Amino acid sequence: GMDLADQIDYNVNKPGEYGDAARDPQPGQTAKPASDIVTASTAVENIASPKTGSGQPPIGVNNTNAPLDRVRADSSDRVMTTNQGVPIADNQNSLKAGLRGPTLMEDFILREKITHFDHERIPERIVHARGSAAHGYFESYQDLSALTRANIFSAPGKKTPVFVRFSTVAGERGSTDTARDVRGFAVKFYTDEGNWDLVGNNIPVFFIQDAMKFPDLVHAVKPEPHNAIPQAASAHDTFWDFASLMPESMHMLMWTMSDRAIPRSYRTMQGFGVHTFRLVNAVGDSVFVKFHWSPLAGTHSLVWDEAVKISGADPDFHRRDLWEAIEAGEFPEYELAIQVFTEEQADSFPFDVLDATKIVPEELVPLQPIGKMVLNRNPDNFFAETEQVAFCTAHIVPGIDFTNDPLLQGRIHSYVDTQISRLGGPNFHEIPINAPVTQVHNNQRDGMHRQTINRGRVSYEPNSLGGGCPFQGGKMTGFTSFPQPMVEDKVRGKPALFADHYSQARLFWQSQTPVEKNHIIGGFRFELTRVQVPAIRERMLSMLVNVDEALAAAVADGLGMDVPPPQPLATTRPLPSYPPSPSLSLFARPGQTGIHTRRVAVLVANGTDVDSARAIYASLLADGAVPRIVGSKLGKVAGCHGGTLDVEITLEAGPSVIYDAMIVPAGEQAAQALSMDANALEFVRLQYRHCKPIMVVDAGAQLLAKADIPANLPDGTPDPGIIGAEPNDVPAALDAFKEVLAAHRVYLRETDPPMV
Ligand code: HDD
Repeated sequence: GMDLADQIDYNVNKPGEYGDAARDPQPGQTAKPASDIVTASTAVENIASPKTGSGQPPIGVNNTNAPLDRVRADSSDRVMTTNQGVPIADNQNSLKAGLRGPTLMEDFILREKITHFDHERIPERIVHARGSAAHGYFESYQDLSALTRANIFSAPGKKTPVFVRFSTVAGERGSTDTARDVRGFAVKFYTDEGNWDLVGNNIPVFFIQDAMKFPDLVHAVKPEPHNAIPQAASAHDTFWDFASLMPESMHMLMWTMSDRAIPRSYRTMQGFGVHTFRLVNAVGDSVFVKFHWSPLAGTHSLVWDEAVKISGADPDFHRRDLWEAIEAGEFPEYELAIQVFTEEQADSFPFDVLDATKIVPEELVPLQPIGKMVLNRNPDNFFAETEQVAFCTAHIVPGIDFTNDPLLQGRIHSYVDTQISRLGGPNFHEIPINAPVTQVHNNQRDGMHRQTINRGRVSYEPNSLGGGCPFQGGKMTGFTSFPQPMVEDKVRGKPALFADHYSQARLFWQSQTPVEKNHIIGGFRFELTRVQVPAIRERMLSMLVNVDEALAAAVADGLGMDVPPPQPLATTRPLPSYPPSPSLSLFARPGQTGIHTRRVAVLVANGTDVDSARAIYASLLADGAVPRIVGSKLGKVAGCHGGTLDVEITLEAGPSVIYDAMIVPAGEQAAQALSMDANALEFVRLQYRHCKPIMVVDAGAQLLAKADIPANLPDGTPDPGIIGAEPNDVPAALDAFKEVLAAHRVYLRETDPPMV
């Protein structure tokens, strides 16, 4: 057995999953000997076969899940077998009647292999089909028991294992990572009292207010049904047709047209629970709560032209980024904060807290940090874990409860329901990645692919034959719904405050910096340009007028249209006006990780000063950045003072958009060669256009001149991101370069249209 005491950093119920043991699959065995399985009452059993076990069920732990070594397989040094464990002699040839004869029906090995293959795809998720995930843990900062009995928040330092899946919404499973889209941010907490899934997004509001509209929204944004165009994009008629007829979408559209919808990385975006939830403490007192995740690396986004080009250069950009960061030990961290408010406070807000198109501004209710999440392990197997993980908003634990948000209410049904067809039946909770760490006891039985071997003849309650077990926990042990009083008519409709569709869209707009405002205008211009029906463009403009006239005018100008009259409002009440909320700007969270994981291209050619290049490379590495030697082809380049450098990737295979910055080391001849290479010139121009820091040593300046890179910003002041260095001045120049790189981009360089 395993010593639980050694595992206290992790959840004791999941010993093999989060400890070092997780890295040591059992060579060649798919089943851990039952004698190794940790049980609450481990006794040395005399067993004949690890397959049939001791005959005694382990008490207190969930063997479907603990440890996952039970289902890990490693084929090193092992003979190939069929699914029945029969050794296979020949995996190249089917069984035939003679070398040139027909294949025989009897070839069970061929048939088993092909049959499994024929069924190896499962339906993709209806939405959020494209995603990437990681394991990690959540660590509570404090004892929150005054607010909630949720036991993950019961003590400072308490760690709970998590599995987190990030996703885009509209695209299919193989679609590009950098589409303009909302990102899913779904966290499964394997708590001591069962699984809690916080199924959020990277945007704190939603397009619609009622689950009734979700299928319409999704049908509108997905590829159009007649020709299945476009993939992973909202920039088409049906989406904007729907959106412009649903003014409640206006607030969320402001976010999706902003750079929030094109994050630089899953590691640099926030996450939100979106809905108002409840916290309930042990004596049944309840408060409202909103959940916020904020990345330690800060919030950073791509620029749109870059996002489009990354789709070609590396459609797995975000998946690769997450994977590589974790492999490199640069574990993504997010702080969890809550906004807590009472029902009475909520009644005084100028919006309805049950309306998922509204935020609770931080100025109204400040954020209170309560813990952090660290993602420290990549999945072993994409399908088994990332694809089969099933998040459900219905998965909550004692201490957390729903509210009557009508969007949330519909979600509580949808997620469990969709897993039944996606994962093939009602036993999806037994798939190892979905199984809670706590043991499952109830009288549910059977169904497709049932794994649990329930003992005894009792599968009902009340019973006397099973001694009344499993027994109900009662209020103190079991989940108890918050007893919210309800005395109203059964109706279809919305509360009055839901009809304010614009105040918070305006709040968002007014809280953005000028750069962000320009990007939002650009987002609308791009999407509505792709829209083919002029009436849809016009209707959308008529909504924008209600947000801000300057915004509407700028978008209309980009479309060559006049600003139409405002769309009539859905309410005659006076709309609230909010003071700007600076925390809604992406620049409000610069991050605390400096230049860690930033990708820097070091452009070389024959004649590069090898010592200069090596020193630059080493200095970047030392500060946690990821430098790459980029040349026109693979192989060695010869240094101007001798020595050689190995090119790691080419300008063709690793184009500009996949780097955060570039440097040209010293070397006259190399600078000339690069200046003659259109790939290098394009590389520099795109680095410039995408506002990335560019450092050139000595003759490298030639490349900038040839590429028409201005040294000054449009306002005439020197561009802090264009850094020229004398050969003897490289360390100081590198410091300046790193400072700009840590600040991510020189957005002030931007012009519309681009100058370079
Ligand atoms: Fe949803 C998946 C987030 C509204 C129905 N949703 C899904 C995922 C995320 C969200 C992150 C992917 C989970 C994963 O990685 O597997 N969804 C949201 C948020 C919403 C929202 C933040 C609004 C606040 N969703 C929403 C509504 C409905 C659904 C109103 C239906 C009434 N969502 C689904 C679904 C999916 C899903 C069809 C598809 C795959 C899945 O559930 O497991 O049931």
